[in-house]
Parts: sequence; C-alpha cells; structure tokens
Amino acid sequence: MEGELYVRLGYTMDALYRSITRHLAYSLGVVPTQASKRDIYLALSYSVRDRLLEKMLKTNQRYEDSGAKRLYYLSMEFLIGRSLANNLRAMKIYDQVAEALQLLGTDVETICDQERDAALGNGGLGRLAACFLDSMASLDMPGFGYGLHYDYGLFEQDISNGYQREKPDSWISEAPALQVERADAACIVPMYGRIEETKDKWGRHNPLWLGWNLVTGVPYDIPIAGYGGLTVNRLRLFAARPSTEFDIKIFNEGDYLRAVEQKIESEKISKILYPKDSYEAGRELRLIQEYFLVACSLNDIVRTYEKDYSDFNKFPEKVAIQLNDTHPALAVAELMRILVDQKWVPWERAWDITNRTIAYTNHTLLPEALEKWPESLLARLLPRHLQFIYDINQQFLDRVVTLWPGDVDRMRNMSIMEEGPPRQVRMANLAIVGAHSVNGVSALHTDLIKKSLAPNFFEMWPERFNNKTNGITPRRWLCVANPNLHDLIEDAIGPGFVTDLERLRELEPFAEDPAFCEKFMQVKHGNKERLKDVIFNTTVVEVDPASLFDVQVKRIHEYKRQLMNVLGIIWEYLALTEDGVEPVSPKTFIFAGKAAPGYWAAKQLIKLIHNVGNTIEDDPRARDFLKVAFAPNFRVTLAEQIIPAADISQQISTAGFEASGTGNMKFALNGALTIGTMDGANIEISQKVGRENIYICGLTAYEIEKMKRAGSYKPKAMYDKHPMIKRVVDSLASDRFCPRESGLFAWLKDYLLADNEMFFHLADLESYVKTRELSTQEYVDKTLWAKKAILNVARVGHFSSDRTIRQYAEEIWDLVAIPPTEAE
Ligand code: 26V
Repeated sequence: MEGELYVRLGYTMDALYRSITRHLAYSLGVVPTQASKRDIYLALSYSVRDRLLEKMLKTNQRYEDSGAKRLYYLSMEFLIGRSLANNLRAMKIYDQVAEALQLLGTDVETICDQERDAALGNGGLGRLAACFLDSMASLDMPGFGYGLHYDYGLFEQDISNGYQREKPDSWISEAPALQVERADAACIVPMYGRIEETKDKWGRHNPLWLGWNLVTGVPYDIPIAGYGGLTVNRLRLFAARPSTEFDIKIFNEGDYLRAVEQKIESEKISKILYPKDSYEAGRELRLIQEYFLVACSLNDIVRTYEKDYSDFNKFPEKVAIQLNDTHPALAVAELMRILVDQKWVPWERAWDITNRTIAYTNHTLLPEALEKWPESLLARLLPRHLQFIYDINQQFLDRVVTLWPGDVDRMRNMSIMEEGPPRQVRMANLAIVGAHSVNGVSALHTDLIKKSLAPNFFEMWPERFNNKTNGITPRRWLCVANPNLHDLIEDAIGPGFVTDLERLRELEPFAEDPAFCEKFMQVKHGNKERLKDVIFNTTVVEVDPASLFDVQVKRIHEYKRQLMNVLGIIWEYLALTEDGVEPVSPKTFIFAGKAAPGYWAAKQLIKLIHNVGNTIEDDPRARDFLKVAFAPNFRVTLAEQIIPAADISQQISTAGFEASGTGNMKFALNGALTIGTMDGANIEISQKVGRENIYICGLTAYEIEKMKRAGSYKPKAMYDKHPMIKRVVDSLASDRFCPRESGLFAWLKDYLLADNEMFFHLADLESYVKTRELSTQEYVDKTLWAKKAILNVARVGHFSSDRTIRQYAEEIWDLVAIPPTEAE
C-alpha cells in the first residue's frame, strides 16, 4: 500500500449524522425525511463501513511495516450473524449513533433490527470461526479468515403443523452493505483435465497437468473490527465466476450454448452452503467447493508472501495456516503442488515447508462426519493433486514400515488411502500427516482423539497432538446480547473485563451482596420479558417470565439428545397429571434448532416437541405449570435473544460425542445454570464454576465406552425394571401426543429399547430426571439461585475466545500481536 490517507472520518454525533444523511442522498438517492428504516439502516452501514475501511487500510499498513507473521484461518463456514450493532460497540460509537438516529426520527435498536443474519455456517464450527476472527482483531493479531462467498446461507426454518419446512436464505442481497469487492485480486482456479507424463531437459520425470477448466475466484473483503476499533482485520470470501479467458475461447469457437452452460456451471460453486453437519459420500459439488476455497486462499497467501520474499525458505516463519476441520485439507496437496510444480522447490524441501506451515483442528469424532472422497472422483477433478497425495502417502508409509516392520494392520489403518471398493482418500489422515499440529477442542475431546480416533498417529508423533479448549467472544455474547448485564457488571467491578475476561472473578464477593443479587435478577427478568415478546411474535405461545426458563437450543441431532429432554418433560407431565405432583415452580421449556433437511429422525423430533407442547397446552390440569415453546429459525440473532433470558441451560449430549460445545459457555456467561453431562467442555466448565454451581448427570464417556465394548447396555431391561421409565416410554409411543396422527411416534419405542441404541437415552434418564428435580427446587430459593448464577458468571472468564486465540498464537502459530501506534 502506498501514500497516506488524507481524510480522517469523524466519530462525533455530528460527523456521524452528516455521514448518514450524505449516504442517504448519494448512495441511496433518498431525502432524509422520506427515508425508510431500511434506507437508514443501509446509510448507517455505509457510514460504518467507510470508517472500518479507513482503519483496515491502516491496520494493513502496520502489518506490512512490521513484517510480522500472518495467520490464515481456512474455513468453509463463518457464522457471523449481524454485524452492525457489534461494529458500533467495537468502534465505541453506539451512543453517538443512537443520538444521530434520534434526529432522524428513529432509534438505534429499530435500525439494527433491519439487518439480516449472515448465516454462512451450520452451527458450532462456523460460529467458532466467527468468534476467533473477533478475538484476533481484538488482540491486534494479523489473523485473517478465508472462506466462500455463498449466495445462499443456511436455509431459513419455517414450522408448519409442527414440521420443519426449509426456505432459501438469500444472503447475497444483504452483503453489499458489509463488503468490498476486490476484482483486482481475483485468481484463476484450474480443475478437471488430465496428466501428461513428460520428461524435463535433464530427463527427469515431469508430469504436466493439462486440459483443465478454469474458474475465477473473486474475493470480497468483510472488515472485522477489534474491540476499540483501531485494529480492523479482514475476512476474505471468494465467489466463483466464469473465467473470462475460457469463455472467450468457447464463444470464439462459436459454441454459444456451451459457453453459457459453462458460465452457469462455474457460478454454481459458491451458490450455496451445504446444510449438513455430516458428510455424504460422493457429493461432487461439495468437493469442488472445498478445493475452490483451498486454491483461491493459497494463491492469495503465496502472492502476498512473494511481495516480500524471493524464495520460500522463510515461508513457515511468515505464514501459518489453520485448517478448520478437514474441509480444507486439500491445502496439503495444493501447497505441495504450488511449491513443486510452480516454484521449482525440491519435493523434500517443499514437504518440510508445507508441514511446518499447516495445522489442523478436529471438531468431531462422529464417524459419519469424517470425510472420505472416492479416488475416482479425485482422479477426474484433481489428477495432479491425487499424484501428490500418492507420493505423500508413499513416503509416510515408508516411515510406518520402518517403525513397525510387518505390521500390516497398522499400515492399513494409517494409510491416507482406504482400500476399496471403492478406494477412498481419508481426509483426516491427510490432514494429520500434513500438519505439524493436530488439536482437539476440549480436554476430553483431545484425549479421545489420542486414544480412540488416531491412537497410531499419536504413538508415532505424540508431540503433534495438543488441546485448545474452545471459547466465545464476550463482545458479542455479553456486550451486544446482554447490554444490561454488561452495564451491571461494569458498575460493580469497573471497566476492562471485556478484553480481560478472567477479571470477572472480581464479581465473586457480589454473589453474597443482596442488593447486587436483586439487580442481577432484575436484569434476568428484563431479558425474559424481551424473549416473551419474541416468542409470542413467532409462535403465538404465551410464556410467563415469572416461570423458570429451561432452554435447549442447538442443531437437532440424536447425540445432543433433545429426545431425552422431551422424556424428562413427559415425566414431569405424568407426575403432575397422574400422580398429582405439582412442580415447585411453573416451568417453560424453550427449544430451538434446525434439522438437516435430509435427517428424518431429527425432523421427527421437531414434530414431537411441538406435539408434546400442544398436548400439555390442551390439558387444563397442566397448562398453568408446564409450557413448551419451539422458537423457529434458530440463528445467531435468535441466540442473542434467547441465551440472556435462560435460567437453565441444557447440555445433555451422550458423553464422548460433543467435541466441546460453545453454547454451554454462552449460557454460563449470561447467568444460566447448566444441567449437563460430563461431555466436551462441560467438564472444564464444572471445574471452573465449581461442582456445587452446576447440575451434572449421566454416565461418563469412559463408562459408556466400557458398556459399549461389553455390550452391557440393555435398555429393554431398564424399561422392564423401572416403572417410571416404562410409563414415559409407553406414553411417548402411544397416541397421547398424536391424537390426530395415530401411530406417529410409535417408532420411538423400538428406537429407545434397541440394544444398539447408540446414544444411551434410557441409561441416563433417571439420573437426568433427578437432577432436573433438584435444579427446580433450588430455583425457588431465590437467594441461593442468584448466588449460583452470579458465581457462574464470575468464573467462566477462562472460556473467552481471547484465551483460546492466545494459546493458538503461542503454542501453534508462533504469532505475535502488532498493536496500533499512539498516532492511530
Ligand atoms: C461436516 C460436514 C461434512 C460435509 C458437509 C458439511 C459439513 C459441515 C460440518 C461438518 C462438521 C461439523 C463439526 C462441528 O460442527 N463440530 C462442532 O464444533 C464445535 C466447535 O469446535 C464444537 O463446539 C461442537 O461440539 C462440535 O460438534
């Protein structure tokens, strides 16, 4: 970048007002008095974008001047949600903008509410990437997100008669207010084609990749503001466009239709986010997407590096690449191809550079989520990459043989290639072999990677494996989502905790302060009032903010056990209506979450939740005590409204299945108490907040593993032995919850009683129900409850994504902060 920026944009109320009105006129062509809310939202967004871009240019200059190492976070998903309010808070102009908007006859909440979510992710993995971007910018670190510019984000969920219906989410229409197109930095991506085996002038083997199709990658930059607004990093998202050169060639050949078809084909690549969090064999377009991300990103990374260096010796000292799961694992082969084929780096040297640059994060142990791609597909799409994968595998297996001569089983298990038919490439193995660091996302998860997922790799390279327990950004999950709690905490312990979350510890003494407890509970009540309106407007269910809000919001998945929650609700319903046991407090069960469109069982669960809710509502004996609400279209913005209003957070996955969870952290930070299993980060949360401030239930991962190996889980025997389990399961499977759709839920009985029931619902049910009872009893003791809730807030500081990012920076990336100068 050259030259100085001559304009300095203003941050006063006055300057912001002028900027908004100027954008109304000159970007949107409307006079202020006739501007709609949407117009004002756009004009404000453009004003914010101007200021972000100014700081982004300065930040970039600062990074260039320092010559510091850069981190590239490669991810198929960035679940950002809304940006406007977050940016106003980060830039510390929320109050000024609020005043300016008042002059325009509106208010800041209404305007921020106009924004649609950027839903470029499925769930935990994508939201984690968004939290990491926020933390890297807030820590003044040169860390950049690289992803895809999808036209359509995760589908919108409608509910019709209790069933999920999917509608497209056209994010593209929202994007212009946030991003800048960088046509100058576009790149060309080759795919398909063939290999021609040639010899170079010294007679050496020299395979050429020829006859490819070309697609253009056009980057769009979204500014990511750090807290304080001085450091602004960028998230670079690539959109696929037809390659003009290729186009012209076919047009010139006179094949007009084929040229247009080609154009449509290319644009498909970044059209839509895959709405699954499990992998499906042979989805060619998905593999193309993954490769397109990798090719565009590496092209950009290498080009940036080459501005400063003429050879690749320093590459691993200046570049770190983090793979967010195996989705971008082709980066291993692509970097090798660039170094060897395009930069003439010798193979062994290239391998050393690749390995020292790349690191890999695993996010799931679920076998169905582990990516494998058919060799035949790779041979067609990426023939040269497949050769590199063969070569990498060959030299890797040579080392395995020297370590364990004759151990064929181990070779077969560790090989990047899986024997067929069909032969497949195991992306996790490719990532583990190619990376210098492999990390899990909670202590338990990392332990399971070492012991169950990749024990042979762990034996071979113990130093490669490490843990980085997940975290969440307190800027979004406290300042933006729960401003009143933020202000209350700031009144108590002073400013500064938002960027130093361990300082929340200073709240501990306030847990004994009746006046503080009272105010804390008032904030919670206000948040419950706010959520009541949201729920009423989207479901017509009327909830009572005085009741206990018991919340489970996350993707609908068997392993997350929304079904066990429903069994618990039915248990309480039967106790009330048949045994006359009234709950000590009225309770509202709040669910939200999307099911993958093809996941039948998950969609049935959504229907079940609705039907159980309706049955209770129709029962005059029950409706004043129990209520069930399913809030449609769960997304970041809805999470920001639900989480601050929760009294209880349900985190009840079958132990060993939830890699970490991050919702668990968001709820605790907002003063909800957790009912949870010893899974993922729940374990570490319980250690931090104290065993007496969390409700732990169920079997441990170790106990479940043992029972699975022994085949000793016999759900039918539990059903026969425990009358209450029998009553709950029988009533679930009867027509009681589907009077007009006879037999709808009968399958659930067979499901729950099968010996191979993977998720141990009935094994944990009794412990779970007892724990729920205990939590309800403690809820009515308001002093006790406030104390426990406040101690949760005071002790979750560890789970800030700032802490997580510092650990990645120190232990994996060797990345340092480049803070702004005084003048900035
Ligand atoms: C897999 C696939 C396969 C191909 C189609 C698209 C797709 C999308 C996502 C995935 C894997 C999802 C894995 C995931 O989201 N894991 C979650 O990661 C969170 C952040 O580390 C963690 O808190 C959750 O426990 C974990 O389930």
